[in-house]
Parts: sequence; C-alpha cells; structure tokens
Amino acid sequence: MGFSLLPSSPAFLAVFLLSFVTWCLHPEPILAITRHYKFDVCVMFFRSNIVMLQNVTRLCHTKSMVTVNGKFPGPRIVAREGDRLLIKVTNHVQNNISIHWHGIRQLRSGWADGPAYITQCPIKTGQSYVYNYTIVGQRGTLFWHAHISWLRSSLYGPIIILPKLGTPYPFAKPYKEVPIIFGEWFNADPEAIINQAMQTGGGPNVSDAYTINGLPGPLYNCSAKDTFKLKVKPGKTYLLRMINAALNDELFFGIANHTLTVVDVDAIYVKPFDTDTLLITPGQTTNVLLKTKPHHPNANFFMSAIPYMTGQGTFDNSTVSGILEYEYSHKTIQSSRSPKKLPLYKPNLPPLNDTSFAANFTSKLRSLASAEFPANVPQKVDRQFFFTVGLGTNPCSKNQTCKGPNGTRFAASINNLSFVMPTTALLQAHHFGQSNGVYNPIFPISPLIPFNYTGTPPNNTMVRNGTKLVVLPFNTSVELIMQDTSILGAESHPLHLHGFNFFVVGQGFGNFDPKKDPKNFNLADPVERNTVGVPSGGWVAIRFLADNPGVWFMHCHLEVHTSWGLKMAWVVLDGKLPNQKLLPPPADLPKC
Ligand SMILES: [Cu+2]
Repeated sequence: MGFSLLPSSPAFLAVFLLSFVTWCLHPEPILAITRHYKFDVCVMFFRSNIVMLQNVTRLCHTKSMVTVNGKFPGPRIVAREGDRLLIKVTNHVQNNISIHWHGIRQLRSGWADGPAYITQCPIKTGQSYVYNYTIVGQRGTLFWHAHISWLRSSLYGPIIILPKLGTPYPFAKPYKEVPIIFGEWFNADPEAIINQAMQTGGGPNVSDAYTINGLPGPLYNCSAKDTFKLKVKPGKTYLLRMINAALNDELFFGIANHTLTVVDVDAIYVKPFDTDTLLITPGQTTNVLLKTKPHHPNANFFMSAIPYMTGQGTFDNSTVSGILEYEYSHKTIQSSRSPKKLPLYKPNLPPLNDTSFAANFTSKLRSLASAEFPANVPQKVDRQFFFTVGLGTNPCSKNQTCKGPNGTRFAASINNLSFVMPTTALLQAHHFGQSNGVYNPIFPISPLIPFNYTGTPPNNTMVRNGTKLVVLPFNTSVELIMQDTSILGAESHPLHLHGFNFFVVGQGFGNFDPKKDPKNFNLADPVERNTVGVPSGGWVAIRFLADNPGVWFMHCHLEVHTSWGLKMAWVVLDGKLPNQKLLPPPADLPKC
C-alpha cells in the first residue's frame, strides 16, 4: 500500500492523511501511524482504524465496549466520489472483527466488502487487514459497521461521499452539513444478549435506549447531559446526513415545527420532496435539507425518533431526542430571554405501528432520472425470483427447554430456508473452486410449497436449514419479488443487498399477483437504493443488473432476524472481458 496505489487523476488536489497516536488496553507497543501524501485535487482520508475496548457511560450505566479509535460513534470517513480508500483495521480485542462499508458498490473489490464468513474470514486478535476500494458513481451518505455477530451495536460510523471536486449538488449548496446517526444502547453487553437468545431459542432482550450520535437525550433516566444539540442560525439551509445504525428497529424521525426536504437516499439523489416525518430502516441513509426559520423563533425544538414496529414481539418503545437550538445574533442577545427558559416543542410522530404512513412515505421516493443522473433500470429481465421472507421455528433439542414459540426455537428464513453460516469464507471457496462441502449452488427460486403467504399461517412453522446460494452469470438482469409472510406475525423486513444498488419497481399489500401487479411497475424513475423495507403483510419488487462479480450477501438488516437465518448470498460469475473479473485476493486477507 502506498503512494502508487492512490488515484493519479489531475482532478485530485490534495490527499491528506490523518495521523494519530492511539493506545489500547493491551500491553502492546503504542501504534503511531503517520503518513503524508501530497497529491492533486482531492480530499481523502487514509486511516488506520484500531479496534479497541473503551469505557462508556449512558443512562448511569458504565460498560466497556468495542470501539474504533476510542470513539462512539466511530470516526467519520470523508471522501469524494472517485476516491480510493485504504483503511487498515487492526484488531486489539478478544472478539473476531470484520468491518462492512455499507452501500459501497465494491466493483470487483468484493474482498473488501467485509461480512464475516461471506467475503472474508474475520480479523483475529492482534491481526490487521487493509480494506482497499474505490468509490464509483455514488455521492451522499453511507456508513460503516462491524459485520460479525452483534458487534455493530457499538462499531459504526458515517461515510460521507462528496461529489467530485467542482461538481455541485443538484440542490442549493447547504450552509452546513451534519451527520445524524441513530443507534441503540444496551445496558448489558449485546454479545451476551444474542448469545443467550441463540442458546434458549427465545427473543433477545431489547435495547434500553435509542441514540442520536451516541446520545440518548433528556427523555431517559440520568441522561439529560447526554443530549445531542444542533445549534443553527436563522435563515440558513442545513444538510442532515441521516443514518440508521440501530440493530433491530426502523425509526420515525421528525423535528418539531420544521419540514424536511429529502434529496438523497443510500448515496443516490432523489427527486426532492417535503415531509414532516421520515421513515428510516436499519441499513438506510437519507440526506435531508433543513431550512431554518427566517428569524429567531424564541423557542427550542425536539428532534426525535421513535420505532416503527410491526412484529409481535416486545420492543424498545422509548423516544430519543436531540434539541434544535437557534443561536442569537449579537443584536438580539440582550433583548431576548435566555435559551434555557425558551419553550420546547415536540414533533408529532406517527403511531408506532403506522404501516400506511410507511407505504405512503416510501412511495414518494423517486430517482432523479435526469440526463446527468439517469435511472438505469433494467427494462428486460433474464431471471425472475420470488422469495418469501419471514419468521419460523426450529425444533428444540432433546433435554432442553426452549423459549421460542410453543417451546421451539425462533428462526427466520427466505423461501423457508434458514441460512447456516459456513465456517470458511464463501468468496474464497468460490474463487478458488473449493465450494464443495462449503455451499450448495442451488437456492430455491420460489417457495417449494406455495401457500397463502399473508393469510392464515400454516400449522407447520418449521424451517429447513442450509447454506445455499444463487449463481448468476455476469450481467444477468434480475427481478426479485420479496413477499412477507404472516408466519408468527406479519412484519416489515428491511432487506439489504451487498455489492449492488437495486431499483424498487413496485410494492403492495397482500400476496403479489404475477398477472396484475407487474403492469403497475415503475420502470421510469424508481428509487435506487441498497436497503428496502419489505412491507408488513405485503411485497416489494426490485430489479438489478448483476454486473459485479463476487459473492454478495443479502439479509434482513434487523440484526435479530439475520441471527435467526434471514439471509442468503448471490454468486455473480466473472465476465469474459478482463475488466469483468473479480480482482485477485489481497495478500493480507485474513484466514479462517
Ligand atoms: Cu427482518
């Protein structure tokens, strides 16, 4: 790694590297990495990310948690479209680690995608891995997070992708840009929570708070001092880069007495539209413009998020709030009341189970579909897939008492197949022709036993278990219908596809009708994204072009459902041309 690997386009002005000295709890030598680059026209961060343990206090509970560089949330990555990132991750904790760069297309660089046992073996204690990839055709906000077990509860941070230098946004330049990253806080150790749940077969304990930029805010015990405050000036436009990094909860978000303009989702521009409330699922990002009031309003405003919850299990129904505060100009400061005495308004958010709001909101999202930012929706389809997504059960083993439904173990599945994680990485197995005994290449393209998916659920809720994948030739045009089921209750599932963006060409309630519903597909300006909510008791249709060779994970971004098996992977074969092939694996790729 080094100078020669960096982009040499004259468009880049300068590359600067963050140098830092960091420490960790291990009795190892202090690592200090300082690298300086001078280059043409670009801003690009080269970071050495050290995974470490850190004490953090929230809600009067102090615990040690795994962080990157001692920060919670973790450090920001800022780059421009076209930049290459080299991110050296060193693991100084006892847990195995891997980091996923959520939403980054990873064209031909699947080795850097990050999901453990899918594209790489985990980084073991004391080891390092350099994630090496280039950002192509994306601008907006994404995020990085751990992709192993539930470690992403504390290992996450923003990825900010600025347009190429000299290229403006397709909207007026904002006065300031602010990342707003939602998370979930557990007083207990999330690793212990999921390990216990997997042992008993029951549902895991829910979080104790939601957080905005790591802070729960004043509506929780002992937490007023841990409140995110956004200080703004009157008459300005702010770009809020919203990220849902929560583990298990879709969120409604709003700012009292203010309207938001949605301009970008999942690092793709959309046709702007105004809304008082946003819906953002785990794995989704949304850029919004916030226009402040022309004059100081003599009030403060809560910016709050609550869960959107459709399932039958218990959930964290608490409210996270930050505060939007207007700054006084020098002129007004004497004549006005002090900020503490100002009235504080709360946003009106929808009911926690407002599925019609969810459907209405998501149907407003449209691609820009302009000459500069076209929506390249596949117009013809080579392969069609119909996947049911939902919950199910696995039998309890003998001599055990299980806490799942009727003494079984909770499971989740796609086409009734609950994915079993391999013990070696799928991408290596595929690339080196060693898939025998690691995975089966025949994933069911539709349910083996069709039923009334959203009607009365079948009596038998048992899933099958296996490690099956879909294999696609390079450049296959794919249409995928994802159908929620009512097994153990209809529920919204935010499905995330690695390695691709897809177009959301249709959605609806009830069972998908293959004769009627495709007539209403939007093939002109559907939203393009990497994570979509399968509507509770409904279906969603997506299309994507399989133009990125590799092995690509697809899973529910409610982490508990992923733990239960709501996941699978696509193998995209190499194309014929040299630039259609997966690059060779890097020398430092971790071994299992
Ligand atoms: Cu799910």
